[in-house]
Amino acid sequence: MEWKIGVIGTGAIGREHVRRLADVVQGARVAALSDANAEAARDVAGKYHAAFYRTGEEVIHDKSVDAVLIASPDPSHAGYVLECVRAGKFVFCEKPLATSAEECLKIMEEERKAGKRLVQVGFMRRYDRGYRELRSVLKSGKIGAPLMLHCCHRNLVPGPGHTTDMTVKNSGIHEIDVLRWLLGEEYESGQVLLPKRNRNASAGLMDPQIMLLRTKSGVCADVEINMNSGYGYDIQCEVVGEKGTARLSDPNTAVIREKGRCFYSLYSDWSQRFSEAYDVELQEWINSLEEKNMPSGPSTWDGYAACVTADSLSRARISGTAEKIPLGEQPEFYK
Ligand code: ISE
Repeated sequence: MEWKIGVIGTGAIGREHVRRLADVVQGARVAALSDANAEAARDVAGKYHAAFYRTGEEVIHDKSVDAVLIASPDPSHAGYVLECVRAGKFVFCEKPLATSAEECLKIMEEERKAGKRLVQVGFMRRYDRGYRELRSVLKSGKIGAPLMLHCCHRNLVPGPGHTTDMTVKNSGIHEIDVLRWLLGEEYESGQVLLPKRNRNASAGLMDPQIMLLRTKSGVCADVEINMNSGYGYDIQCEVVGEKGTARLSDPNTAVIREKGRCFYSLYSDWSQRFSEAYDVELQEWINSLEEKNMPSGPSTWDGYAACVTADSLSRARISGTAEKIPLGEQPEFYK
């Protein structure tokens, strides 16, 4: 069937997803959309022949909408997801699933009442070719058991309204998810270090930050989250194993030699760096709904695990010490 998708939020990522659903993804089309900026949403709706609504709730309850994609600001995610689950609709929610672990627990409760998995969380790195290769290398045992990871997440500039807490809860949350997915285990504790502040950061923003994570088996990851790199968007991940190392490669692009230099260009933002991953992510979401009548990607449990970790790291930033990451057992429903 052709899946009719309702999109809530047509800002930077929402607009990209609308284009993707319309032009790239097979088996789906955008049927309805809304945004707090009604004028912008009306333009996008006109361009893609979709119904325009003033509120997200109207998108969710439009009878022609089979599934919903949420790309509105982070604090609105949990409310819209709950509304979708209560309406029995499949929902793809951009990360983070919520701004606190408590909100995720409510979603889990409602989803269990619904009796089937309806929610997928937009952790798109799991669909990136480099991260997928890295995971197969780890699984193959070629480099032995992983011991340490050295990662960095550098943005050229922060997004609008970025706060100190969002460095972990909006940006670092990608690392939190992808590292537990790469290693296939949960975290034990986490800490946040605040290095010397970058004077180019906006007033009050503590930037950069370093997240230190320790898994239950003792693997340690250091992750630099830098919102004002000054030179480009740069994502790095190196795993050190007992017998070797594996790392993401630098951009897959041409290396240029000219005027006594040898160089390649870097990305300027995440929409370029992960463009292919987003395409694969949405296509696999639609395929899984079509073939299994269930999303196959990151679940509410994954969204919850990431939020529990992010909440602990927020506390750790304030306490200045390592904090326990109190994640319970994964419920059978999500296994
Ligand atoms: C942004 O919201 C994203 O999701 C990007 O992938 C991430 O790299 C960036 O740091 C976030 O602010």
